[in-house]
Amino acid sequence: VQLEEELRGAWDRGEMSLLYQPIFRLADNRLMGAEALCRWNHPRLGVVPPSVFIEVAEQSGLIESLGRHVLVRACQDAAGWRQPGDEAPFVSVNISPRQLRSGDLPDVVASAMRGSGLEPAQLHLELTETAVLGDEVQASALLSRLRATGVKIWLDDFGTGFSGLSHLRRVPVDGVKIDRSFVADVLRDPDDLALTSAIIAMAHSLGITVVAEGIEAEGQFAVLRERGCDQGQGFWLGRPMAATEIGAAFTAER
Ligand code: G
Ligand code: G
Ligand code: MN
Ligand code: NA
Repeated sequence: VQLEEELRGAWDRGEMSLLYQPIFRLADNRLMGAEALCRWNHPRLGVVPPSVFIEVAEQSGLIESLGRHVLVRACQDAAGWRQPGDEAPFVSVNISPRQLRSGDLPDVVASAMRGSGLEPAQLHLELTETAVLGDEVQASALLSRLRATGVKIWLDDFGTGFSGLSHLRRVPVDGVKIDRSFVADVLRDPDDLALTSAIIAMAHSLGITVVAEGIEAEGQFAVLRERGCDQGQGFWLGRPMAATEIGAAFTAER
């Protein structure tokens, strides 16, 4: 309850910010987009980890207003990103299970888009596999509605839900992000490499893009690229950074 009280209004008091972690195409290292990650720097408590405050926000319902602020800010920031070449950069925003269930997500997304000038395809929504697969029928209808507006749907932490592969046929998504627990062991554990390869092959056969998260070493990057993984993200490739910094990184791309 204590932290909940502090969290209420934290965005309006300017205590919260977004960092952006770069996402690269593995084949040629092109910077493709970035994931928005919320940070909270409380004046007295200091930095509160997102693993803590997102949970509090989710339980208390504060995630609905926080999520709206995050979407609006992420769309505004990304609308300013300029990059030479074919595809415009994307911004990927985490959507919690409660936001997904709330029913007004399409309106919240449309409203954030409208104010920003961002193209719909430049916005990716990251939903956790478990949130989507919990209520497959209702989620599918909602995801279809969102996709019809042009935004892209990604399944986050993919592989941890276990049932994932077979559900991919029925749930309309544009991409999956292989959970970093698989990436962490991809060089050591033949089972994790086999599973990762299977996810990539299965996704590709369905026309779904694959991102690996948590790439922390060159060897992981190399084996994932060799297995045909499309994109990657992780501390070895790039840390989460401020909006101005990622903006400059897009401009510097050739
Ligand atoms: O940034 P970090 O890796 O510490 O994030 C920890 C967790 O918090 C991750 O699961 C991430 O998805 C989640 N998270 C970070 N920012 C947001 C956000 O803006 N909204 C939601 N729903 N989750 C977020
Ligand atoms: O659950 P989600 O994928 O949204 O989590 C994103 C979180 O993962 C962010 O908090 C980010 O800081 C963290 N992260 C990003 N890259 C790496 C990495 O290479 N290793 C680890 N351990 N965490 C990472
Ligand atoms: Mn994520
Ligand atoms: Na993830």
